[in-house]
Amino acid sequence: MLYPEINEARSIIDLSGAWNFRLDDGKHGEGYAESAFIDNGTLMAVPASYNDLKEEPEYRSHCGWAYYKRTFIIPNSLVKERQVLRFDAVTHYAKIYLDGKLILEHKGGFLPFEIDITGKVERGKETELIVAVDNRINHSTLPMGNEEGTAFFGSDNADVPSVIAAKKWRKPVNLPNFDFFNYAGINRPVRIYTTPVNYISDVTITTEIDGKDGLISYALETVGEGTASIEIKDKSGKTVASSEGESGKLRITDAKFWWPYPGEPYLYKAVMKFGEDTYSLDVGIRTVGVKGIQFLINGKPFYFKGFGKHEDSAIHGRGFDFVLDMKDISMIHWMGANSFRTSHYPYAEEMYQLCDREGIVIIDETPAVGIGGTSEDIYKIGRFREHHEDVIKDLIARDKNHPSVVMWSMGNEPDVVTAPDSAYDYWHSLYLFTKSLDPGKRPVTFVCNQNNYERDRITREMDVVCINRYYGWYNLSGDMEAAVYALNLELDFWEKQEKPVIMTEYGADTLPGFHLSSPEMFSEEFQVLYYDTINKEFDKRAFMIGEHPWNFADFNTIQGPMRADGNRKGLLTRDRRPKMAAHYFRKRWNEIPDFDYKK
Ligand code: BDP
Repeated sequence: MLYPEINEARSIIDLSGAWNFRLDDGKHGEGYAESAFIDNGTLMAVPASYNDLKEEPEYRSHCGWAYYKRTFIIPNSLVKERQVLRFDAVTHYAKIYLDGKLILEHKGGFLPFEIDITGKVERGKETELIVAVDNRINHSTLPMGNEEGTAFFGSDNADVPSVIAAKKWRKPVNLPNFDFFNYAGINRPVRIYTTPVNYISDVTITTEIDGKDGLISYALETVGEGTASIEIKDKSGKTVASSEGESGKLRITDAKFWWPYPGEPYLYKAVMKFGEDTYSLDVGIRTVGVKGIQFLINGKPFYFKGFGKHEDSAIHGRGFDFVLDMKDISMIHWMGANSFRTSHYPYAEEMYQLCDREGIVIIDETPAVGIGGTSEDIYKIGRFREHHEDVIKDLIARDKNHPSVVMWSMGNEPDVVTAPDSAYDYWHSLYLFTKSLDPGKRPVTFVCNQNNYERDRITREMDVVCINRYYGWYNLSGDMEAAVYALNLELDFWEKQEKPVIMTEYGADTLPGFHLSSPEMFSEEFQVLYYDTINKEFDKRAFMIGEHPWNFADFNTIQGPMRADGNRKGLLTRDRRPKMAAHYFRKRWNEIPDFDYKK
């Protein structure tokens, strides 16, 4: 799906602002409320998560539908154009009404969806737009929520009569089987964009390297009548290649390739035309692939230095925050990192565009986090396969053209050991499915939690083995000598698989400003000791091709006995101030080259 663009043929109407808003009162149907009900509510910022923007506790703890409303008028100058209403992300389920009529439904909170509204809007008249949003999560949603009866509810499950009796007093709540706050609402921009009546509906670009030349293959999808063409321009605006037709392959002689920063992330501009329409796209010429125990970018072995991240900040919640994205990129550069994983869902499109331009490498993850959380075979009792395929399809359709995206992660920490054969069948077939969809032929993986790695049959089958391990934190807590012993036993196992391995999560909760002379858990000294001890082991192993500490910054979670003001494993605080460990990594990573680190 193409990102909206303003150019000589297209325009954008931004619907950001203060919308009318009301939480459902339980007296309406599923996802329906009349306009007058919403008008008696409050105002809400769009885009943003609604949870932290009001002081009444029900906004934070809401479970169910919420309603947004605003009106718009299409400018007369645009009425002859094709008009498309686009939502970049509504979390997690959306029903869209125009003048009271349901025009669209969408499941999944982290990917865009759109509808052609040409002819559905009366000229010069205010049109009413209502967006109903459902934040409930369960065994059919991604991310996955726990369901009554099958879930482990921590100490609520204990065999204590008074606790069991008190369950009937529990309010309906979301029970995430994941460790980040279930921020909801219209989290990303809502726009109407226009195109000419005959238009380019999709573009696919892939690149190859042939000696000093770059090869750019393109394919346009178009609707209506017109002739198609493409021009490739270099940074100075000079056309370096061009062609007619809806698809083809262009040779750029003596090309400049896209390299991760501090190499130059060189971008060409592809300008496509079809009839009256035009669309342009940044193109980075680069290749990616796996060879033996190496991950290659432009044929050279790359070492991943970076993070698991979140889209999370005070007040905004998970709402799109371009200023924060800018700051994060700056901190990524400051720490000498070169990559991150979009744990645990696809991020806003603007972040990928920034990473293309700034030379930051992305492992692009679906929202499939929390598959499990029950003693039963989740692959038998869950109802998520079709949706999982849809999000993979939509993710690749959205992100396939980004040079920054080098690998797909199908999900995070699914249960692969309760029923290893079911898990194998599920993930192996999904792996083949993902591979079949990507025109860019990127490696495919999923991220595996700390488990019985001998019993787990599927992680070892991935192109790159991605493991999250908390030796010294959740287990062998505080004892780094025992932790290193255990880690090495496991690394011996992975060495035998002859696959490249990235440590996609490891970390320790740390309270900024809590210092100890003798490092114990939660102190800044312990976080440094933890990382320094473990990193030394990675340095001894050629197959360890990356380290992504968990997490880039502290982030918000559901309240609970394990979390004081959220998850504190950040190298940065939630407002992006460095803890001691950030300085430690800054020094370490500035000494580790992006390429050829492991011989
Ligand atoms: C991992 C999860 C991550 C959590 C982390 C933790 O992938 O989402 O935040 O543990 O507990 O298992 O800090």
